[in-house]
Amino acid sequence: MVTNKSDFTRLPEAAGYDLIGDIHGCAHTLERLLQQMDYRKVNGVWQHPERKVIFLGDIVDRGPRIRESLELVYNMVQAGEAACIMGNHEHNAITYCTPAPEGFADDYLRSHNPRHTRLIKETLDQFEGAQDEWDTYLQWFKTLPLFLENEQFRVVHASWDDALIRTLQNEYQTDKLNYDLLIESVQPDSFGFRLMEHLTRGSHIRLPEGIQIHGGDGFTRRTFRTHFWAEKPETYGDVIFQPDNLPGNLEDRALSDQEKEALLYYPKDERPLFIGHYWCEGVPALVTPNIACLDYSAVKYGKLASYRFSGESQLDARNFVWISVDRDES
Ligand SMILES: [Mn+2]
Repeated sequence: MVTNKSDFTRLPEAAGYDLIGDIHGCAHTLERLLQQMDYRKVNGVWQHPERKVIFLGDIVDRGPRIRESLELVYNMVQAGEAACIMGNHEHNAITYCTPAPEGFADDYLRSHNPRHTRLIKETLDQFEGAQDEWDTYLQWFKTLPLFLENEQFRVVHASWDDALIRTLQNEYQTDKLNYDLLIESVQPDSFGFRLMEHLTRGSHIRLPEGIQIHGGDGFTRRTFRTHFWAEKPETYGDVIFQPDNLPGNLEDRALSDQEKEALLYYPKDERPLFIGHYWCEGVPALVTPNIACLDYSAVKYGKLASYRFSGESQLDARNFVWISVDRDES
């Protein structure tokens, strides 16, 4: 007998949701943002009489107060005052810290190469001597949903891939990474790998042979990040979505048929979608009338941004709230 045990996350009931983008260890700024939105700390848990928070992932890495950030978010989620989805940095943390099963080339699911190690360095440094606490968070990360939705809106860290999401729901009866999918997620060409790439990292286009971008964050890349809301994109410039420009005249370069086919598209008449991940800069603005990105580079002295959603079918830029992050994030 086949028993399909489904495992779906429930959104906490609320009059409205305040969606908060990538925190990356900026706990003081997060407290200021919550305060500005009339949340108060009661018995150690930030809460609002009518509203709940949805965190868009990437709580960890890079910033100065990763433990405090995790404690705040974790306590809110445990108390039913917030929900949180998985970002690529939480996925990196899980795979970096989980020993590989036998037959793997590396000791851990994600190899401890310099690039992966650098990504998680601040987190592991700040949890030094607090292994039990870190293990608690790692276990929790494994339970985070990869997306959330109700009749009014949707939430995902990087890009909404409807086909992959429906496969996960229908065939795996979950909205999370189970153990098999976790193993798959580090094996290119598998469903689990594509799922995590698209949902938490977005889609990329490979740069022409010999060309690379030296990013403002110190990493060198041979691909660039693309978005999923151009209706009929023709050139690289029509789909690029990242702070670093393409070198030379590459923005004018025509997309090949293959590249066009690999791009995702989120229709303009779909319910509102909230994403993080993309290092936006400047004053928070809508990317389309039904998509808002809430990553405004808090950890790079940008802004920690929220969108206060109350069920509207067309988003309104006046519902953005943000705190500018200063040097010591105080
Ligand atoms: Mn991210």
